[in-house]
Amino acid sequence: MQEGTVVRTTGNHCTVRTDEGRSVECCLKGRFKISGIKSTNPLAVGDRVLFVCSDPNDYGLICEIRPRRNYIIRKAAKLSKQTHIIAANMDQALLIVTAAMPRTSTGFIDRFLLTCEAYHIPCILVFNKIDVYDGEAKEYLSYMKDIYKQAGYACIETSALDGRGLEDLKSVLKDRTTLLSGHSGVGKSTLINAIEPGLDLKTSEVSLSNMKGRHTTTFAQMYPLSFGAYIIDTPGIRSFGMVDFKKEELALYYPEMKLRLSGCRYYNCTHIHEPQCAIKEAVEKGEISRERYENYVNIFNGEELQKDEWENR
Ligand SMILES: Nc1nc2c(ncn2[C@@H]2O[C@H](COP(=O)(O)OP(=O)(O)OP(=O)(O)O)[C@@H](O)[C@H]2O)c(=O)[nH]1
Ligand SMILES: [Mg+2]
Ligand SMILES: [Zn+2]
Repeated sequence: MQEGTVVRTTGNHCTVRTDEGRSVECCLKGRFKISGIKSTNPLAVGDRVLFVCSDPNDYGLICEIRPRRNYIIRKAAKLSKQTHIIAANMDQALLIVTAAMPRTSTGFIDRFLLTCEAYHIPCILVFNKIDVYDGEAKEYLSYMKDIYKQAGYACIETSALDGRGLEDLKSVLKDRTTLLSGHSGVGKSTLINAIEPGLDLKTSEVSLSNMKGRHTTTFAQMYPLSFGAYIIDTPGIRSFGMVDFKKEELALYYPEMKLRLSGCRYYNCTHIHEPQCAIKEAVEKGEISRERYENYVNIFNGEELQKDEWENR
């Protein structure tokens, strides 16, 4: 029996990297059911697995998935009961965001951040393509940065094209395993190429007709970086369908709300209609972003993202 990390998955087949650095193509033995998770993919990039492989040139057979330290999950499709595990056993996630070509909404960002908080995965926001922003996009960038810095998130600005911010990016990646996520076309693969040119990952231009990405990366894959790090490139996501949260827990996943909850008069305050609510007071004082709060109310009311955010992003 050998042990290794899943670095790429396509259906029931995957590539496992052993701890000695050897790559072995593997498939799953029989059908795996992971208790409590209705997932379209039983195995995710980052999973630690035990496998048997009789001949070094042969396929490995995965017999066991080690318990996951963490994972991040979303709905496989709109209204679907099935879920998709984006990756497992990571140290942090970077959400790549752009103010233009394509434009990322705060509704999308908040759903992603909330899921990271719920699954205990630290998340950093990376604002990419700063070289192309015109006046309006620059304004939107600084608006978003103010919101997320105030909420307590680290924000990095990058340009994969002119190299700005890449040293900052490398320093947060060093010695860690990091998931990269975001809409298609925000430059996830291009950023990886910029910090590790030998990889030569496939990228493609954003469509000029609708300013959306072309879903170039089609499966998640983990790459070792030469300065000592692992990075997981993933396919762009149209919309972040959150997996059922208990409404009363939602505010716990907003760091800026969590630290004020004890100030609400009612212990079961929903922060929507109650008097003497510390959250609403903080919104009024400008200490909590109104937009983050409005997204909270939408999520609380079970609203999915707007149609165009599902269909076009
Ligand atoms: N001007 C500019 N263009 C960028 C930057 N980063 C990426 N791009 C361009 O954006 C387009 C999309 O980049 P990709 O790296 O394919 O995007 P992705 O996020 O990997 O997209 P998917 O694989 O479809 O999810 C390419 O044409 C890149 O050259 C940047 O910082 N500045
Ligand atoms: Mg890509
Ligand atoms: Zn309250």
